Amino acid sequence: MITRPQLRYLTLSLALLPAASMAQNIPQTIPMAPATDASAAAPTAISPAASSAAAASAPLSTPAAAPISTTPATGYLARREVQDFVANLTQRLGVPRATVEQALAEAQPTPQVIELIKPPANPLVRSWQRYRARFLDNARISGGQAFMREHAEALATAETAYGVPKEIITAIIGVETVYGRNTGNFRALDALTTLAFDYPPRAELFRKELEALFLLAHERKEDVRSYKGSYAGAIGLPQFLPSSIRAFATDFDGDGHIDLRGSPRDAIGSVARYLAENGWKQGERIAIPAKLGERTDLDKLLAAGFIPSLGTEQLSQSGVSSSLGANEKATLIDLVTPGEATEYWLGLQNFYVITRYNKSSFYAMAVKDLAEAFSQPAVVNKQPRRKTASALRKPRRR
Ligand SMILES: [Ca+2]
Repeated sequence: MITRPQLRYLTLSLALLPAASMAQNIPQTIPMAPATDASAAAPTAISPAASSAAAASAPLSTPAAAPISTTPATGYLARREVQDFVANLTQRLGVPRATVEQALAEAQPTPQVIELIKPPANPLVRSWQRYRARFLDNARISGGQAFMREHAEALATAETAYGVPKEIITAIIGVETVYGRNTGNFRALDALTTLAFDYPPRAELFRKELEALFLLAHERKEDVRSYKGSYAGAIGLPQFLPSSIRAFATDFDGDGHIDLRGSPRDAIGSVARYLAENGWKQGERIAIPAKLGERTDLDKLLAAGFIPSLGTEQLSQSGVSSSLGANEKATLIDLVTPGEATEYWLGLQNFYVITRYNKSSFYAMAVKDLAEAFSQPAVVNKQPRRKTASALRKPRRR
């Protein structure tokens, strides 16, 4: 189980800000249809047979599915915004009303997830070296080497299929969950319902993810209550949110089910597919060192943002030299550590793609460094020898 101090540090996994390319049909607001359908169809007659695709494309073509509530409006269900949510999910997206209402009636408000997702009251000063040290530890380096041995064939197949290096796939799974050791034990329904309706700062995002969870369960004919994940509803070895599972997860072991929690092979294929579909360029570099001249116009370059847009000419005009190719574009990355010199890098397209997984330069650089560490000799522990392994595993102090 993940400890709270660890969780506080983890920037939210995976595409909490989903890429615009995700083909999710998620409406912002749906006009509330008056509940005038008084047909007496028994709720049990609602057919689950309609395929999700059909339901999503023509949800209004099944007027026989009567939106009659059989579940007492208690708890979340008693709230107007939850009723709006239910109406959208059932009337527009075609998920059976009984299923949605029963699940939401059972959903447990979970204050712990709000505590965990809140920014810390006393935020740490950002420190690249401290961040990096958390992810380039023995557990993740030697654990990654073992993961690569154990899943060599799946990783090679994924690399061939999607063009993403096995080290990068492994590093993401290592950073996210230490190769499946910390996938989270919150019921996704509880976590997402709580965040969707009891945490206004992220309500819009998490209502979409809760909606995606219901659609996911409906499409797969699974119980929406059965999914477990992190406090943010991220699921499995790669910590995919429900919308990302629907958009990018793949049944890479071919058993007919996508299981990111129980099948490392499904997780491997899904991470590779996620990166590939977000624009990974096979064989290209991720980031290269940037050399700053005496008079470098840093602010202007840093303001260029996450998307690589800077070419060699613009960089050299601003006082930055590098091995960037004539046709390559980059973004300037500053990795700040208080009391130490800032590291400057140029992030290329593949660096940007890793930030699609988690929108953080620290995250993307840690993934790159961890991937490179797998091919290094066994990690040399910088701590005094006397310290025990368990002492080293203790959460770092703030
Ligand atoms: Ca599978």
